[in-house]
Amino acid sequence: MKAHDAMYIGGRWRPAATAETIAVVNPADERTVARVPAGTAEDIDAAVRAARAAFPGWAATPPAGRAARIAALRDALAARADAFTETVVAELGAPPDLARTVHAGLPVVIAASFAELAAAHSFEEAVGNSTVLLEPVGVVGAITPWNYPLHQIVAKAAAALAAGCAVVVKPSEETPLTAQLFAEAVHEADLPAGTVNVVTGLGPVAGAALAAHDGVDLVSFTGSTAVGRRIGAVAGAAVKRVTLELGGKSASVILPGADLRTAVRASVAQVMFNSGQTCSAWSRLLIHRDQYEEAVALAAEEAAGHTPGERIGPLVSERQLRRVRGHIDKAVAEGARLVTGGPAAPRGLGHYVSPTVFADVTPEMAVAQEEIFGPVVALLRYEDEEDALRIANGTVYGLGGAVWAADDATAAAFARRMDAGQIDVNGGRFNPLAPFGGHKRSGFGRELGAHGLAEYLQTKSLQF
Ligand code: TXE
Repeated sequence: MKAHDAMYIGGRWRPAATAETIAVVNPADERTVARVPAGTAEDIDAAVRAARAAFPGWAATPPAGRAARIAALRDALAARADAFTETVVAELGAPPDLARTVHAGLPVVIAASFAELAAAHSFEEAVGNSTVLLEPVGVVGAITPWNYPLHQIVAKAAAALAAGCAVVVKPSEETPLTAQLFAEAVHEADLPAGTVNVVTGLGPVAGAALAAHDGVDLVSFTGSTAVGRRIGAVAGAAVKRVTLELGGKSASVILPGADLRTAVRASVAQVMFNSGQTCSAWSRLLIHRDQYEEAVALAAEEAAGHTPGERIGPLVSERQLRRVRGHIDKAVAEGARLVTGGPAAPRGLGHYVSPTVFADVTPEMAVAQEEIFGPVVALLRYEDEEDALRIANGTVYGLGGAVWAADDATAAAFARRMDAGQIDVNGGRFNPLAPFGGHKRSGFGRELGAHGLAEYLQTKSLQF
């Protein structure tokens, strides 16, 4: 696996400040595939300086010029489809099909959408006797997780670039090779030196230095609630902007009248996708009591089809494996009924977890309240629609969700009452232009589309 022993700063690969490195481990076979430099505060400082130097020129580039460079980035990402696929297979353990279509493919669509938005967005508005200018915030610190390694970087960087911001990316230490490959694409796209910089390193060292740096105007973070809280506090104390995309405990609600088989199977498959490592996974499935046992059987059948090592990959790390096993053990201990799966390792080697279904889950159980981030689904029973709504909204999170009903109007009426950022109506299709982000403790700020772009803008009004 190709790895750089340097940081991408100011348009070139620069040696890291220290010789410390981080091992990149393939979670499918537990072998070290590469080592990357462990960035320090010094590397972060160099990257932020490069971004600050690049910012005025990039901000002054007309939107059409920015759009052209983002389109070139899209092309450079697309040209590396094979390399991204191979890299995500190696450092995330994703099955090759998923790596190609989603991990390598989706970011191309997202970059394309921001190339179009950069050209089409209105950066000036007339409001009565005022002209409101929508100006880039400045230098963005993007701290990203490992679950969709390229998508998470592109969703932040392409939006920031479209707005006219310069960016320093600190990718997850679990998946730094994808980030290095992204930097190669940036280089090929001929973005002005310093508009995008990539510093690999550990969260508490490089990530913390980026969040705290005075030269960063906005921190865009996706990751755990615990780290998000810390970054929010640091940003608050420094009075800098911050967006937080944190955990979830999203509900898929199957109303009476829905096609039960389709709804259950699609919901369970959505949880198993990417081995359950999706912040908007519908990890709670809410079923009317009259259909409950039939749904349990369907869920077990669907889950059992997601064979570890074939349809689903391992979890990203041993740490995540321990966490997810801990959640499974806790669910058993608190009295949930284990229908299929469980804590036992399905394969000798690799950080795999069997697709797991819990029935007889009650809303107050930890398995119904805490984010698990693994292939685990909790089936809850409800009495009537009001009960379903109370359960669906009854967690601290509010990221995603789904509603299934006999018709779209019935499902949409229920979805309007759900306290979450994006809800699929009868199995709706992904829309790269629709805003993505959470309510309640799932965080704030939005990614994707015009709403995502707007996060990187600030207003200035001129009164006439
Ligand atoms: O996340 P971390 P982890 C959830 C999910 C998962 C849990 C833990 O429940 O089980 O979080 O995952 C950087 N200052 N999500 O431990 O640590 C880190 O280097 C600044 C949900 O991997 O939050 C990485 O780049 N940065 C989720 C990023 O934060 C710090 C996606 C995320 O890592 C830092 C991933 C610090 N002190 C996990 N400490 C989602 N919302 O999609 C770490 N980082």
